[in-house]
Amino acid sequence: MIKRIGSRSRKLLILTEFLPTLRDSFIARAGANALPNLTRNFAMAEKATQKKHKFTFGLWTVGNPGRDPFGEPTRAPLSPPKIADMLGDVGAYGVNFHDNDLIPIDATEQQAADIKRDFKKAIKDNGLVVPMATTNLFGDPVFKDGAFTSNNAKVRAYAIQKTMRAMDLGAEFGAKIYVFWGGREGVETDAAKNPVDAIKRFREAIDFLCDYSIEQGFGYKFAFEAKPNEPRGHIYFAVTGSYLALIPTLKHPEMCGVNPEVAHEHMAGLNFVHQVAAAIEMKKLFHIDLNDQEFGRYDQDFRFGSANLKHAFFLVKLLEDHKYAGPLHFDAHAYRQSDYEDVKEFARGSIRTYQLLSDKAAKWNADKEIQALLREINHEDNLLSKLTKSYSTGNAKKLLAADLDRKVLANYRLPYERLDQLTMEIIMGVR
Ligand code: GLT
Ligand code: MN
Ligand code: MN
Repeated sequence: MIKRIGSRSRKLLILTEFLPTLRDSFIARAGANALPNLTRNFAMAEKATQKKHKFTFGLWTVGNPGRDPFGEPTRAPLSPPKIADMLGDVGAYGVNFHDNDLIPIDATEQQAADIKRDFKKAIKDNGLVVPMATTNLFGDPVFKDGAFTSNNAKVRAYAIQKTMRAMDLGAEFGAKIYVFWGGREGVETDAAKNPVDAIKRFREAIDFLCDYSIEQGFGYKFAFEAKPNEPRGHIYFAVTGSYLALIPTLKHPEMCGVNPEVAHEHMAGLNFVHQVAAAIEMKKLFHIDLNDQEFGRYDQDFRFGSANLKHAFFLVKLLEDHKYAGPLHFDAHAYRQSDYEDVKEFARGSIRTYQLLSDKAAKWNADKEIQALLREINHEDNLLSKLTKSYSTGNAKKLLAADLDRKVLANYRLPYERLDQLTMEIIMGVR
């Protein structure tokens, strides 16, 4: 897509730092007629500056019409091609979908073919890719008691069949990551279902679908997304760690990982950064859903960084420090009050907040005082580390004989207040 940018835009690439301001002043000076082209050119230039990060959105995110459990939609629905146009304008890298975000559940074959044709054109025109696909296993009443874990064998079979078809669809668009979010896999009362059976049923479905993907040559990696509650009272596999524990028990653990979401762990009052760190350490971070959420509230899906900036900073720092190179998916939606233009601001804001935090993470790493503090708080001892690295009878003996004075050890200085204040000053932009 970059190849198609006009020469004026190419010059603008040099001015990456000033793009947002430049865009606004250009648009303010240009006549109304020039606006769509200018916006598109700037978006392409913006995108070129972002190639380091794969920023993606789901059709269901910017396409969210503002419905909530108590209120009707506040925005007009957007067709998939219109969503692709918006994502092209904001310079996104890709767009993800559930089967029924793209193709309504009751569409005829002809309707499905038309929709796919139009969407393919729209993503091509906007230079977008489809890195991830998933199945809607929660919206239709058939899934009122779960999909893979339903008490009805026919519903379980239908859920697997629907996922196979949705995998075909995702593969047709080039998706390589397949997300599983078990929105309806849970209970309101444990009288309804044996939770041990539920785990077995879930595993069976995943093992079946792994083999389907392998046989079809799709090359999918499966990414499991945990959530503790909403829409079910209690959802199975409530936190990312639950899936990290399940994966080694699957038939194809090598093709399975996780898709943690900020809001989902925050709903449970957990430290999201630690969940992601566990996934990174176990080489299981296949995808990530970025958004924000006040602790302890309903599922808010706020714009990334808009509620807990400090957590967002440490998350971005973690991802950057460990060179996470997968999609950065903004699984969020604009406030219910927002109109079309403001939804665009929501999308731009999501990307910009990530980029700003990524700059701040680099600042943190380059800060001399912070680095000196890190040296001060980390005490290495090669001899002892060698002893504790792996067990042997000899090492155990030496360790038992080692002179480790707990009173001396308790006196090590840990100036964490200073370290945290410096971190906050970087986040607040005064350092
Ligand atoms: C739904 C859910 C998200 C999941 C999506 C994938 S659907 O919006 O709340 O967190 O990632 O199925
Ligand atoms: Mn999500
Ligand atoms: Mn969510």
